[in-house]
Amino acid sequence: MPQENNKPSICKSSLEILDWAKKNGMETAFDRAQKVKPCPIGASGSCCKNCAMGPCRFNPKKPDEVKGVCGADIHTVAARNFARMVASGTAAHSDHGREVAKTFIAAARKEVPGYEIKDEAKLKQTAAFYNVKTEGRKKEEIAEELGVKCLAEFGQQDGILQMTKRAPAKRQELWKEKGVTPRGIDREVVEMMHRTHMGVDMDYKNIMQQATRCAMADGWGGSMIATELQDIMFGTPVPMRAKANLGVLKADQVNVIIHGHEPLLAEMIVRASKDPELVKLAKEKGARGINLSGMCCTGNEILLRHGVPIAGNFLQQELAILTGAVEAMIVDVQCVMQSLPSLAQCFHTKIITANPKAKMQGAQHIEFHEHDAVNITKKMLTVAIENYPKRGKVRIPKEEVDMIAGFSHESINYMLGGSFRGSYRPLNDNIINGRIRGVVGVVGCNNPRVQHDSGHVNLVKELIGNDILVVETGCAAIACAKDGLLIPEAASMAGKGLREVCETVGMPPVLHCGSCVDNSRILIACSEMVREGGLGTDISDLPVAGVAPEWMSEKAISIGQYFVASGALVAFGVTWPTLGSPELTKHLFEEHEKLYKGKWAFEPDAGKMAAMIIDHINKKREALGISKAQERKLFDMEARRSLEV
Ligand code: BF8
Repeated sequence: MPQENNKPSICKSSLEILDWAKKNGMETAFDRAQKVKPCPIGASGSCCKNCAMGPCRFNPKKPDEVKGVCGADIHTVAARNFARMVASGTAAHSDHGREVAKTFIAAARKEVPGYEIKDEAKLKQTAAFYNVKTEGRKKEEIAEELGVKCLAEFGQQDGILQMTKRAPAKRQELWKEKGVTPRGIDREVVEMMHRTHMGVDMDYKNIMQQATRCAMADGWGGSMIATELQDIMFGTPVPMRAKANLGVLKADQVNVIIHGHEPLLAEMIVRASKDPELVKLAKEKGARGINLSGMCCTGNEILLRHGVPIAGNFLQQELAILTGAVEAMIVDVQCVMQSLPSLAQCFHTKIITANPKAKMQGAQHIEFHEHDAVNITKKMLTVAIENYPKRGKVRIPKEEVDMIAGFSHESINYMLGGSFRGSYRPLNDNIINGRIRGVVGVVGCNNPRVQHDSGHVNLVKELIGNDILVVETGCAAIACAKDGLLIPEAASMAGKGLREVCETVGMPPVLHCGSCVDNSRILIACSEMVREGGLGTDISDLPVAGVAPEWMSEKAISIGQYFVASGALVAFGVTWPTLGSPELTKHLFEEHEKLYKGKWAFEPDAGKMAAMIIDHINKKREALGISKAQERKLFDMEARRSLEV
């Protein structure tokens, strides 16, 4: 699909700030992406630096021409590189899950003031998966036992992760047969690192089997534990109105942005921002109040649970600072750019690091501990408030777009089924009767190698135009929110069938399900659709797919691998990290289908990607015997413009 223009972004407020940055000699990731060209050898997975005999470089155009010093071929090397991306992604999500589990136990023991066990219904449901008795017990007792059992799964050596039992029976059988049911979360990551060490696992298919088991420990393990325990502690999201884009920053208030991933800190910042003493202090400093907003996935977490506005996605973190209006950006872990402190030096903005695992030179470190969360978050906000009088000229773009977020799998259930018969039946029925052609998860990052936000927005418009319900997480959801796709009125851009469903229920055609660990909600939603009946007996029978059109993070690779292993087609844009090895690529793109009934695909063009997805969904419908003559509607620029809300 041709890009609408040669601009680096389709987001107006981002372009406005980038234009100012250019005129004022400020550098951002958009500039660095031009200066630093991607290495073609590394990009195709053709470089091995796992020992000091190398690094050994292969020629991606002539893959079998050379061997590494140890004799390793390109296929082994590419598989090791890919597998290490999976291990890193799994580690990131799971370390997040571990911290949540630890705080959850402490909350149950009442050792961490400010944290509590909020959602009792979800506590009981989740407890059942871990065989924790609930009858006649206090919520704190149940929570403590559940938390201890979840935490034990990180160090577990044998057995299986309990959450895998939420998948359809057929899927669980297949995992068992293929030997990819995860045993313990840390164990799978450690074994992956061991097997990709020099001179250990050399069979690329065997390496990929462990990479699959490792990714499974993310999706059905660490990520799922994070999501479920967060919901119990902070509340399960329900749909609520909020705002997105840089326009959420306020010229007359103390602007604090919370950026990163773990809501343990963000939740407490939300509380502290309402503290009357701090609000009073902000007023004494001449501000109208404290304006909290989020960025990236920690932003998604507090957006979903509190309606806190989201200032932007991954590629807007530097742009927020360039507005000159941010008193403090508080960061924890993941997806934080190292350029922030030096950029902030050009303004009055304070960059505050909070996590002992993630420090940055040039930032102020105020270490966060759950046991003293209330005082520490107040201290962080005081730094921001004291900084307000130092603010210079500001340039806040006006875009502040309405959105609805908060579609947990429970709220999708409730919304479609109603309060008296909350179920996936209406969704399944609408898929069977053809009003909804299928469901696609559009997830993942931004990447300055491609036009910011356009991959997400163009693809999603084409999907909903073809009656495909879109569920989103991560920076993809923020991109579409900014484009006005997350409001019920966006149903006017949907095909006739999907529009009818959206208008009846009053929901948007694109549902924001949360942060990247919340992709586990999509796994559960798919499992529930199978359980509801009428759409086959396994996730692989469903007319569904997953897409990450602008991915950049290793976490995205792990997410993709667990969705493939769960039976889905997963398509990535931008670049594909195994192209140096035709054999490994064939294994992932074709042979995985025989193994897991799911497979990878790579397509950088949003239009072609949409066509591939629609074709896949049509085939699934045909196999289910529910296909109707639904031709793909092609959207040229004119058609798309006529759909603008
Ligand atoms: O964890 S989508 S850029 S913020 S990695 Fe990072 Fe990618 Fe955004 Fe969410 Ni997920």
